[in-house]
Amino acid sequence: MIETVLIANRGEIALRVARTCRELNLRTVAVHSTADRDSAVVRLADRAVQIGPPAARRSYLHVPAIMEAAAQTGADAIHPGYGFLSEDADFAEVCEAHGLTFIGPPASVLRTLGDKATARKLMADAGLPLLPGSTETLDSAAEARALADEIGYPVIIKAAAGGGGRGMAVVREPGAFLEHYQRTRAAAQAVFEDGRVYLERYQEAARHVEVQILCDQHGNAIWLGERDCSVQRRHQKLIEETPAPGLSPELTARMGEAAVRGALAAGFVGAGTFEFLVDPDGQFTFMEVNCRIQVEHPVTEMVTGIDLVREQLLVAAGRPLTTTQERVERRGVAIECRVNAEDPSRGFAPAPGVLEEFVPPGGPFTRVDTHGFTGARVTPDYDSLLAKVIAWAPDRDQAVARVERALAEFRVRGAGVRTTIPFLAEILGHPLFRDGKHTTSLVEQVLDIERK
Ligand code: MV4
Repeated sequence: MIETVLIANRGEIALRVARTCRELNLRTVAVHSTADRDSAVVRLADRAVQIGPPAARRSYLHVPAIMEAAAQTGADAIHPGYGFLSEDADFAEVCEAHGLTFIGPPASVLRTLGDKATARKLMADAGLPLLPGSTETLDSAAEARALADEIGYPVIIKAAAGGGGRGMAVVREPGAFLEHYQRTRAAAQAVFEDGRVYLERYQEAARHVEVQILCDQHGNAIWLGERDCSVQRRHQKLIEETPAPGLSPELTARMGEAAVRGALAAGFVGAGTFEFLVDPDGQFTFMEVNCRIQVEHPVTEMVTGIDLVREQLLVAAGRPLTTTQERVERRGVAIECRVNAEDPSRGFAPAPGVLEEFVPPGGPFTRVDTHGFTGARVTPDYDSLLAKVIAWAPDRDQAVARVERALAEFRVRGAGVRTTIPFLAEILGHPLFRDGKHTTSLVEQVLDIERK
């Protein structure tokens, strides 16, 4: 069994991981930058090691410093959280080479699924439904253009090394194809040092629905329900919920079974997410796999009663899954709102500062995952997620009312500090959201009306 877990992350997820480690009687090591020296996880963990200056590439992304901290503290496993090194195949390989258990899929799986074109091909071969598109990357402009004409417009050009909305371009007419193709390739080459791209038909007015999976090292794979993450702005999710409103249990069961089939085909181990688009007719198509614990994992925990981080730790230690597909039960509805230290009236610009007052909500069936506390400094060095407010209720109307109530209780104040709380309240009150009929365009629709 694992004894000491080094948490290679910060913020609310570092705290989230540390808490489950404590429940499992595992020792914890928090690594942190100088900017985070007074953070909540540094206080909570058994040991804390400073690994570098605020800039992430010199601390949370700096592999030698993290390995050094692991050696110093006798850690035998590393939990990477989300973001930073969580899906980095090279990092997982370095962990393996140092005899450290990487809490996530094997490096080879991270490499295969991290290449979104390879993942697409693998899932097509496993029988998952896909939008029309290329089965390989397209290395000649002429070949790409010919395929786009065949698929029909609009098409979307995606970087193989991208994902999560990075390195994509929608092309609405043949005349604009070449320019977008070249621009996307150049951008992908510059950002990812990998200019390979692939093509798909662009699906308008879609819902973003993802399936949580868990796999152990013994060939067991299960799915734990879906999450609707359609409320997003510039590929940052703002609100997530489960179950996905308006989707039949038959449809989501087919998505779940497809995800399990895909996970087994990939040799997946650990916690992961299969991302799908669902079109207005209820057809679903595979988009990509996320090989990490996700920000929005709590909504799945709230309806299943399963601690996903606990499963990650046990599976990494070689234990079988603690449950089976037949025993997974989902009850009620859970909604998560992400509270960011951003100013919606200034284009969601980061609005950091010292939290002079910080009183998170409480009450029935209300969970708040946060690293905030009165006196904490929110630094501009990292993403601006301050808290996740999650509410559970027996049905969706009650869950919406409950999360609205919780957000209204939240007191956050500090010089320069702004939060997305008022904006979240506005979205929760929108008729399309209320009816569960919204698509990924909802946030832009709301912002467009405000601009007029
Ligand atoms: C798409 C798409 C429509 N058609 N692909 C965005 C994140 C990445 N995982 C995949 N994404 C999308 N891929 C095809 N073929 C729509 C999205 C998408 C999206 C696009 C524009 C604005 C917001 C979006 C939110 C979720 C998904």
